[in-house]
Amino acid sequence: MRMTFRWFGSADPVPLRHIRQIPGMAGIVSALHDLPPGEDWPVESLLAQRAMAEAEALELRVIESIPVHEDIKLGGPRRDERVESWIRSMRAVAEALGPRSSASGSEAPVVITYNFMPVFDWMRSELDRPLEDGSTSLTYDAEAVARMDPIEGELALPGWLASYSRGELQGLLEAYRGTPPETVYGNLVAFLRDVAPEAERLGIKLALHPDDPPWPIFGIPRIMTGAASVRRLFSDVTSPASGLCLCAGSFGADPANDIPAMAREFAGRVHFAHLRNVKITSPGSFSETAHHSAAGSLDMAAIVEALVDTGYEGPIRPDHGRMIWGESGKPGYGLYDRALGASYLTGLIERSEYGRRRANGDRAPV
Ligand code: DNO
Repeated sequence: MRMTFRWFGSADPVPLRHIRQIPGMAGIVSALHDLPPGEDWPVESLLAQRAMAEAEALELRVIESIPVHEDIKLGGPRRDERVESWIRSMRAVAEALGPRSSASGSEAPVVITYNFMPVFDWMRSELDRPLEDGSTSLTYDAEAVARMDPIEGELALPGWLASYSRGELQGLLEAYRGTPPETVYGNLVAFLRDVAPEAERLGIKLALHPDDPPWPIFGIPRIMTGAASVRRLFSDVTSPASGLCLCAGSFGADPANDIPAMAREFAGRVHFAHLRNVKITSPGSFSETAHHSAAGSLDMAAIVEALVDTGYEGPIRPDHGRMIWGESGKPGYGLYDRALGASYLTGLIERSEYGRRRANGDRAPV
């Protein structure tokens, strides 16, 4: 597994040189955050980002995300040209981030994470809910969300790659409220059938991020919510290039989702893993917590062990962190708590790998 860290480009208050100092850190995960969905990604901008990362001895081989235009999710009239543009951006990613020469063909594959969540990406009701220890974290309170007005409210969370004007939002919400989830799912399958063959040809791994939270919000459909939806998608689109971003915190907000079991069942098609903990506070409500198992509802050791057991070698990253030690910055994306999360995960990986070696009869001196 390769430890990575999300970085929002030169506007990110967390400098690359600090990311580099996190023990075991191999690379960053980034995107061209200034471009709106539907715009072709220029190779030069990606090359510049790669150069910035490499100047700090960090690799850039994971993109999160090339946004999927709403026309594609809705199956709108301009759907085909939007898909073509997405494919052009994917080619630019392959050209800029792929191996520099055939001699370096052993480098890890380039991964592109994306999501198919209508209108809103991940959703929370509060960005700085104080926890008992004085830190603050992102929370989702079902009652607060039920009171929120997605049109009047100032909805734009850090990490969202698109936010819409009031008029656009109104139109999109109406369109999705009249679209059955099956249609959105069919549009996802059609999208993947168009892009996966080209991803395969380019050697790119696509990692679909689940819906966060994994249930419908504001009366609009959400379709990637648990093992059943992933299983169905993988049988409808069998290309090995089309895989999953196993986001523990997103799936984990629904206690019906057994994340270690999913890591085992979908082994080989997990192309990226976001590993964070979440504490379910009441049905349909949760708080993000520190990464370790005791802080939340997920068994992080079991999740990491499942990835190690199934031979997962792709990228992982700590996910949202709390704000601690007086840090301010992008909620969920400060340096300190994510760095603690990365170190904790590194420890879990080391322990699982050690356990496996022992189980395989490797009694070499330790
Ligand atoms: C939240 C992130 C998501 C993720 C996208 C992937 O912090 O996990 O915004 O990047 O859904 O497309």
